[in-house]
Amino acid sequence: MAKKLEGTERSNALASLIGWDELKDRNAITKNYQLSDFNAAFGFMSRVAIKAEKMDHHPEWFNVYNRVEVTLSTHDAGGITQLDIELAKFMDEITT
Ligand code: HBI
Repeated sequence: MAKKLEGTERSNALASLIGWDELKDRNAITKNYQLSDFNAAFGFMSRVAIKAEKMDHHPEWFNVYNRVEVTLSTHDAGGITQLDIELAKFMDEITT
């Protein structure tokens, strides 16, 4: 199982992400993506879904039209792990 990131390892990993915020009430990170329209948002979600299945690591998300609000956390580990960092970076790569 992926190891929960703590201390400097955790802060360094979070510092390597752009535009992601920590949630106040749980050990998780969040980012709001705004795509051009629903087609782009759904395309983004489809690509992430394929990656998530390959990783066996899945996002929590909420979509309205062109907006996708994403939360990442590793439930099995009870916090943020390298899997969340990897998935966050993948999402950023395919949107920039
Ligand atoms: N996705 N975000 C997230 N966190 C998990 O702990 C997780 C997951 N997807 C699948 C998964 N764990 C499996 O290991 C089992 O819990 C089914």
